[in-house]
Amino acid sequence: MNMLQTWRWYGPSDPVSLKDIKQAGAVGIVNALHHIPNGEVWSISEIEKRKKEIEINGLVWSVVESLPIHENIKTRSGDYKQHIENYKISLRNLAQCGIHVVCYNFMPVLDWTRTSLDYLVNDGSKALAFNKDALAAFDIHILKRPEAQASYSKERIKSATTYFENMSETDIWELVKTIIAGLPGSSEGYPVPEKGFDLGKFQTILDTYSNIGEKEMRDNLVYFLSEIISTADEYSMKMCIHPDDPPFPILGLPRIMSTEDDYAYIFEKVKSINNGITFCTGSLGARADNNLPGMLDRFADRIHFLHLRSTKRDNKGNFHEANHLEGDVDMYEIIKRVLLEQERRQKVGRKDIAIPMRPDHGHQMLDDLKKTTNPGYSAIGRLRGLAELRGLEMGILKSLFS
Ligand code: DNO
Repeated sequence: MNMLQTWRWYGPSDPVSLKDIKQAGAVGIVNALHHIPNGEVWSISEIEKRKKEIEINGLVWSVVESLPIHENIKTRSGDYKQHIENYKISLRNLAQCGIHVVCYNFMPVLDWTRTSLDYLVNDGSKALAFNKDALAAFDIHILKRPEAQASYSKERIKSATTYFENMSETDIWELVKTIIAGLPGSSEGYPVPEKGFDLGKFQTILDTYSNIGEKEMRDNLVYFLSEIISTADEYSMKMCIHPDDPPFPILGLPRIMSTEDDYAYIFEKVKSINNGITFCTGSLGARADNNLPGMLDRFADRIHFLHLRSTKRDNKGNFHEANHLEGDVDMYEIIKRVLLEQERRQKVGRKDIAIPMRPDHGHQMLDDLKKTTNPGYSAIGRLRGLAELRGLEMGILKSLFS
């Protein structure tokens, strides 16, 4: 059986329309109600409205990405209890509308983070990239975070300083926007003022984590999960936590969903199978010490959603997003294992056999190079990704099961 092929759509303002998506060959839509402020309840009427819009285009709303977690839940402060109650109501409402897979993340302050949105690939297309010197240059020399120096090795401080000294005003401006203004889908997104950088405000937000280390952050996640999991169980909601992207701490913030041990910890603490994973090969694959096929095997029954993409790392800790079948991720091994897991699910009589997958990100290429697109979410790069992934899947399916 095929994986359930889906495509992320950012809603009515997405330059890639539902009609385009239909032509790309996806059958499911990954969507969120981005217009509802983080923390407020998603009402049945709003969910139904969006669902209908998707369905009249011959598609199905298969996955929510993301039902965002309010910062007060992550820091367990202020009105976090109310936010958890609201979260449960949104889960129940989604289930009542027939949507049963919910992707979320527990990254503090920033969601996914890159330092460049236009890394030039040797074929002329553009990719998203993460450069450790750029991030450290931002942290030490632009944001001037008080503890920044202590977060890096002497070598890194030196190379980041050289990096900073070679930056123009425009480069600095671009870097600030790229890091703090929020990439598409981020639930927070700090508006960068036209003139001058409002980094004081950004630092104030970082400061809300000054007393929260990894242990506290883990406790807060486990607390949140134990609060919502009975609702998830009651309504058959598959919760799937996305890994940190990139999968290591940045800006002194605790990041706790980066490795196999991180996942094993929360699965041990909250055992329900509905406490699951968004297996994002691009995010997890940015760490050389993550054994992706091994993680897939060990967490197979909790994988409720797949983000398929690859990254190419260099020996300095930097990476850029590679074409879907290239880079450091062994996509053949990944898809083979997913298909074997689906086969296993079928044998044991599980209902959720076809795991939703989406081609994650894609290069900006061909005609899209002339357009304003959501970084990582232009049409043609993802179309290439989906086409390649489907071809690989068909080949593996035929060789395994016919
Ligand atoms: C980026 C995305 C993430 C993801 C969230 C899930 O492309 O994979 O923004 O949607 O982290 O909550």
